Amino acid sequence: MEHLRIDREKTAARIAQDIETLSGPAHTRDAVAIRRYAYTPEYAATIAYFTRELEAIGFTVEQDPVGTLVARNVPKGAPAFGIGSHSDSNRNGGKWDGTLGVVMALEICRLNQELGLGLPLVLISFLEEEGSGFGQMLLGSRIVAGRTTEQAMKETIRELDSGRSFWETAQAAGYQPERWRESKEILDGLIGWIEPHIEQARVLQDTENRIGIVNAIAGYVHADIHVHGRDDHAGATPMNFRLDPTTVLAECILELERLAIEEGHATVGTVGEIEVHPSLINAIARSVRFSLDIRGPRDASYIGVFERISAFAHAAAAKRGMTVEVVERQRNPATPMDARIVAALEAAAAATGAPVLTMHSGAAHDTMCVADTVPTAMVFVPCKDGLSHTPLEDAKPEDAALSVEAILNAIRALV
Ligand code: HGY
Ligand code: MN
Ligand code: MN
Repeated sequence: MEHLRIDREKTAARIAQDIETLSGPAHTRDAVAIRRYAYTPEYAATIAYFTRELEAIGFTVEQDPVGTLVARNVPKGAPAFGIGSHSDSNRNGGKWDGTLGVVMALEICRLNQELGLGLPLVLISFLEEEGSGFGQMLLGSRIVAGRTTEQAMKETIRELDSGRSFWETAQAAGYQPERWRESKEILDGLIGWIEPHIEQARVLQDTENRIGIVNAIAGYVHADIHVHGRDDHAGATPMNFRLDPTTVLAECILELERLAIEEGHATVGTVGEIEVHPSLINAIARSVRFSLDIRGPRDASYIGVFERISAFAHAAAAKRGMTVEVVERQRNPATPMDARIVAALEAAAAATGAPVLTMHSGAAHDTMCVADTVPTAMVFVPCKDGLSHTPLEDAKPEDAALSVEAILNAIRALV
């Protein structure tokens, strides 16, 4: 099939315009970072923006029972190719993570109509990918894939700021979580799925490539470790009388680093959240809670590190007369992409004439959940200096336009 060259300048300009609009005050509750998460007015404004833009080009737009947006130019369940990402943000978000993928998918839908290509397309923007509202990453796509439970949505998955359950929060926002089992139907009829996304690392930049084709996504475990000590006076309590949980925290952070490096196989471990109670300069902590984010392309590796750091935490606490609880939040397995879609993307990307790299993703994506039932792949856009999950995050619309051209051509070859 002849490679179709698009007007890249025009597409880059529209992408830039969409991104600027979606980083404006109506779309974020913070003036510095993008802060936009499920069931907030800012998130609703963003969904409304995509709805208007898609309806203007003839798409039928609806939401699944909990708020994942799905737009079709074919009847529900008819054969079609899926494109999209997420438009919620990290709590310290940049304007490109997730949003760029939905904007690029919107641009593909626009070009399909303008160029009269007649491609059957379904655009999806998954709810709550970042976990910024409820502390649970990929929540919308896990609901679609049945990778969570009704009990969790009613009991353990709670809004970080209010403590209200996901179930009640969704209902209060006008959604119907009781119909969550219908969410999987948004994937009905999909013959393939491609998620465009910024790379969130600096491999493409440092290797001077402009398009990344993702052939695998790292798996991960998310958990919390609670250390129970005793809140004594910081000045009056002799050192050998203390039950200070921050000592266990300190040992665990360094041990996690050691275990991840020792394991290798691109295994990574991060303690990103630390809560100390009561957190007073003159009081020994009563308890500490810290998060574990352990990932890698090899399940046995990162799961092994999770098991070893959990055992270490128990032992480190016990030797000081304290106890710990390790509470797992979730895990998602490492996910290979579909070879046929990867090959179509590699061919289409090569035909753009731009330098292309096939690579794995260290970051998690909704595509991991879509992959259960639909052949999937991803396309990465270079990310300035690899900065992401920070307002410093940046990317180039002209790089995104190149990937739009590649994805459009790959879909033409696949449908
Ligand atoms: O953290 C992640 O992997 C994704 O960016 N939410
Ligand atoms: Mn993302
Ligand atoms: Mn993210």
